[in-house]
Amino acid sequence: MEQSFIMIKPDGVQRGLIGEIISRFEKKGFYLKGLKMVTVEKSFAEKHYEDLSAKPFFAGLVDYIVSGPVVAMVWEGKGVVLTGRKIIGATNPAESAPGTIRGDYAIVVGRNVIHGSDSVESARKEIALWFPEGISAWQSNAHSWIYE
Ligand code: DAT
Ligand code: MG
Repeated sequence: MEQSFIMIKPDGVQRGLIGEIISRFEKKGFYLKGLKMVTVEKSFAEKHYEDLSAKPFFAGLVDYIVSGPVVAMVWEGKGVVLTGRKIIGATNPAESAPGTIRGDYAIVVGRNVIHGSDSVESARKEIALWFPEGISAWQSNAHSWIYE
C-alpha cells in the first residue's frame, strides 16, 4: 500500500505538537509504519532538500531543519501522499486553510512545523534516505473497519 514520509520539524517538536500531529494521521485511519526522533547533520538536510538547492531560502531552510530533533515517520494508506498533503495544508501557513496542521499551528513559511512527501516517487526516495534500516511490517487489526 502507498506510503508517505512525514516529518515533524524542530519547531513542531519544541512547541509540543508531536502528539497532536500523530493523532491527526492516526485518527484518519493511516498506519504508522516507521517512527524515530533524530537530529540530522547539515549534509543530510541538504540531501533531503536537494531539489531546492538553488532557492534563495535553501541555507536558512537547512539551518532550521538541523536546529533540533525532528520526528521522522512513515505513514501508510490508500492515497496517503495526497491526503497527507491536504492534512498538512499549503506550504505558506498564511495560505493554509484552518483545520490543516499548518493552518492551525503555524504563521510563517520558514517555521511551518511539518514536512510531507509531494509524490509517491519522492516518498519512496525520502523513506529510503531517512529509514535505510527499514520500517516495521506490522498490520493493523482495524483494517477491515477502515477499508471495504
Ligand atoms: P512543502 O514543504 O510544502 O513541500 P516545498 O517543498 O516547496 O514546500 O519547500 C520546502 C520547505 O522550504 C517549505 O516547507 C518551507 C521552505 N520554503 C518553501 N518556500 C519558501 C519561501 N518562499 N521562503 C522561505 N522558505 C520557504
Ligand atoms: Mg516539498
